Amino acid sequence: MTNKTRQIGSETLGYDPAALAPGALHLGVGAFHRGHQEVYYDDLARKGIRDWGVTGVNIAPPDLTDIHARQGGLYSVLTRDQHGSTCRTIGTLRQVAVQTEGSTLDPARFVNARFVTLTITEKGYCHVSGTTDLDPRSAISQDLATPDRPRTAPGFLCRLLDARRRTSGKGLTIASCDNVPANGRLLQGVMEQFAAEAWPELLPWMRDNVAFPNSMVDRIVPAMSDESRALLEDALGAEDGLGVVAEPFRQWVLQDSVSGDRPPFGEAGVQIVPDVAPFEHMKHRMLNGLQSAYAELGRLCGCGTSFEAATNDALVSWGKRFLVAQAATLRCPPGEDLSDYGRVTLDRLANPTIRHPLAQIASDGSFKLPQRIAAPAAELLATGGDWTPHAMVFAGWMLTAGDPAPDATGYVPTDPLATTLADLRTRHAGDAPATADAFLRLPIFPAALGENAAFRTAIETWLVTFAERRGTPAAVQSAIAATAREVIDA
Ligand code: CS2
Repeated sequence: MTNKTRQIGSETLGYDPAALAPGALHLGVGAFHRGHQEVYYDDLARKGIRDWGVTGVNIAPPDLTDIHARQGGLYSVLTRDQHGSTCRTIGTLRQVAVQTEGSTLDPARFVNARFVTLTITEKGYCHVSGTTDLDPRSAISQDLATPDRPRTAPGFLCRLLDARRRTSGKGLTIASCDNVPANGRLLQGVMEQFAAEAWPELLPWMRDNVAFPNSMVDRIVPAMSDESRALLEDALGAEDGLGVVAEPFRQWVLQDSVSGDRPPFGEAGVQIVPDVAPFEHMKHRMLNGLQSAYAELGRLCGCGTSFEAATNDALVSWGKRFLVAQAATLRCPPGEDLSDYGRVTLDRLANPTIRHPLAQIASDGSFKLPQRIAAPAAELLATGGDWTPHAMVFAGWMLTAGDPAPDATGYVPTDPLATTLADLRTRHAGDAPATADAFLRLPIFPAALGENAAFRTAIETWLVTFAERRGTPAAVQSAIAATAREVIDA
């Protein structure tokens, strides 16, 4: 242990956390929230804007209440990369409330929230991937039966809104901060369907009084591991059970759609824009696309983390080709430069502090690949662009998706479609054309992919190549290196 000089809260906040008004509500107080939105709220408080203390709610474990109380509501965010490191204290997470297996949290308790955000992961929307339809196989069915005792986020928010409708009746903005396409529209879609069935009187009020802006949020904040906990403790000289380790980069682009109050986020560097879509596509296809590509191909190359993949010569050269192909599908967002964005992406993933496990990124692939790989692939097929890298990622994914056996790091990636994927792989084992065909025809992917013979054939070829070389990382790397072209100047 070195540098035992700091304590949580030893860095001057410049404001009294206890004096913050509890204006904001957040659902899903995971590492990402603590390392991203909370930092923006903390920036506001440091600028003297004291109206936006945050109440954090977890409608399912983990229960952070004890640790939050023990640390006086303070925690640290350590950011580190090749160029330096900072450790700051966050004082804005004023309260946490948790619903455990045996307890129920009444959403009406939070009826006076003035702005709401949520990070509940893709699965939290209880929707059928690729649509805004509620999935009857998800936990939403239980909430539809007992809407007074919600266990899901849409159920919880509808109950809260119905209490608001019957009390102050004030408008509210609820901003999804999950990494899903058109996240605000998705949230609105599932909320409206839930309300229509469970709270019919709420629906018209919600349509008139609630805004669901889309947003794009970005910062790599892997789940805390023993290694990152040790790093944080070393920097701090104390244990911090709420602290997180993140990369320095952060971005938040929020659609300018509001009902009632909104924190003055512009003062904290949030980009408030009329249309989030170009920013979202850039992030999903370039940064997230490369992360997923590294997750699928990197694991075959013997890499366990994004850092290992992003510093592997074959994968980096391949990644440059992939990024150029992805950029060709994008409308450049105002104020951005896609070549710079590509360079920064490569640099971010090569951050030696952020050893993001590839198996973690590979998890929930059926919710991630559609926007990261499949949609741009379909556009490249339509325009005659460079879709070979996409076929390779698909082949890598098909080789392992739904496989219940642990990967080389001992981890089994999870997926909401795991049963379907496992069934497909068993049914078509050893038959590359049938495997490619069956996986591509999953309704989560654009039909154009499965209908394109050249694309299917490329996947079949790569499936065979990867299957033959699986277990011999050097052989997989040389196959990948052969396809790579240096197209971005490093
Ligand atoms: C990652 C994201 O696990 C994953 O799917 O691709 O969590 C990624 O790190 C974030 O979107 C970065 O903002």
